[in-house]
Amino acid sequence: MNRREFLKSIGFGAAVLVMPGCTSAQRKTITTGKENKRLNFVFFLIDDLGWTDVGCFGSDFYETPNINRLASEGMKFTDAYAACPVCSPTRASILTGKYPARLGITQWIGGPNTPTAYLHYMPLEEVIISEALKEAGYATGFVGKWHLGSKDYYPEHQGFDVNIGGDYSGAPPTYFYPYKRGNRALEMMPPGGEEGEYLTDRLTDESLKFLEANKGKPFLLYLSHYAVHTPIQAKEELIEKYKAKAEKMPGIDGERFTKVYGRYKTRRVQDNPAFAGMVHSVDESVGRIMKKLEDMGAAENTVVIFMSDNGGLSTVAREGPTSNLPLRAGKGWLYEGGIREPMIIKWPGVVKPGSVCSEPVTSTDFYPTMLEMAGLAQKKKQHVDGVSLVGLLKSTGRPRRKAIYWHYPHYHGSGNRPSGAVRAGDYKLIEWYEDKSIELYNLKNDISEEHDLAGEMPQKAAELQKMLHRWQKQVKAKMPASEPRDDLKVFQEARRKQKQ
Ligand SMILES: [Ca+2]
Repeated sequence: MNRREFLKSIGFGAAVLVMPGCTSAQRKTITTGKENKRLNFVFFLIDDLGWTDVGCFGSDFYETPNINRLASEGMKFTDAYAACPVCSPTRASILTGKYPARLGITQWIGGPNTPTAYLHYMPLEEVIISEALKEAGYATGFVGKWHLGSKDYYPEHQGFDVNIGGDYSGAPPTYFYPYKRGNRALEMMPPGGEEGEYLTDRLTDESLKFLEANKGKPFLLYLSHYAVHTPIQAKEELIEKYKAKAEKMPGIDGERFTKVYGRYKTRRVQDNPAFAGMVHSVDESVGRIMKKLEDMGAAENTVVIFMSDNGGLSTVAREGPTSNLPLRAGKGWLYEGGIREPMIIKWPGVVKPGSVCSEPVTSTDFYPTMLEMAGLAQKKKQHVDGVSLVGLLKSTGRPRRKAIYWHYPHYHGSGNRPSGAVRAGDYKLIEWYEDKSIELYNLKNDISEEHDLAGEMPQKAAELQKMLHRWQKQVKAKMPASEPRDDLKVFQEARRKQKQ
């Protein structure tokens, strides 16, 4: 597949580009209010799932029929972003409607506090989306990965009636029952389970129980899968299935990796059978939940959202499990591979099935969107960085926003250095904090960020850099301390030892 074919396959074709915003939607009235039928929400948050890690966003190796069906029943966002290229900050941005820089949660919690100190928990004072919905009478269920602070900050203290499996950690010790390794066990798992049980399946089982228990009530199910984060572990039969598929794939011409930065390389192909098995199990989870909604008679009254928290893990010193091509780099970077996500929203009766939206949107936007969908008052002092996407979903208007911003003042094991970025229209600027050097890209012509335009278009670059600096001041973004190199040295040292 060449790039044009690829872009076409993910809905980036000419028809979408000439039409700003989104393809038109049916304008039916939703059935709320009089019928006393409140809109339910199921929010699938997948961990480390890259932009091209599902079939409907371009993968021809991973099989995701259920996620593809969700896209065919809803709206696919081609330019949707995570607010950060690592876990915790994006998670906090979804729940609070605020940029990670404003919250001060700029790093994955547990990660190095240098060169920039960050907040290691999501404050209880934040009135998060679960609290807003609970206040409005919703049953609220949290299942899966939390990674937003220690015990006092767990989901049950943040407006969730139920917390299954959500603890301080960013990854399970293992994906297999009893989810223990050495001294470390996944907390908050209810009793039960058996040998061979797989975490993604178990979290789905628990979600089905939550849905069953809350039949007839308005509900929010926030199913935050640990998958497809490391450790890369899948069910044996799925590994075998994808091994056989990988063996039949045409040989890779040339290197398995493409160079990104010095010794950090990004994977060229998607061919890892265990990773494919993990994606497969996530897809089954989506299918089982959708079937349950249908069986309960709730499908027509339930909004289903599908999102990931950062780009696919691809750019690492050792071999990364996936490839984000044609996007540059992966998790940990502010290049598109680190932040662009396969986002889908199904809103029955409102969103035209199979529609595609190319408007840039970001993870702070879910909060005001969900409130507006539910017919609830906006909490303007809370979700200050989010804009409602309801106009896009109904094709009645585009959000009034000039730009989307990122702030990641940290080093990352993928090779990233402290940086910030802004996207305004088709242009994106990245600033490297160590030396204030910049790169400018036109994403419409150059989705792979291969042609730095900073030299050719100094005025555009200066304009975007000024916007970025103004925003940093506005949100009081913490910048790296003046001597920022310590943890990079530690990382490089560890790498050197690994090589020996
Ligand atoms: Ca993640």
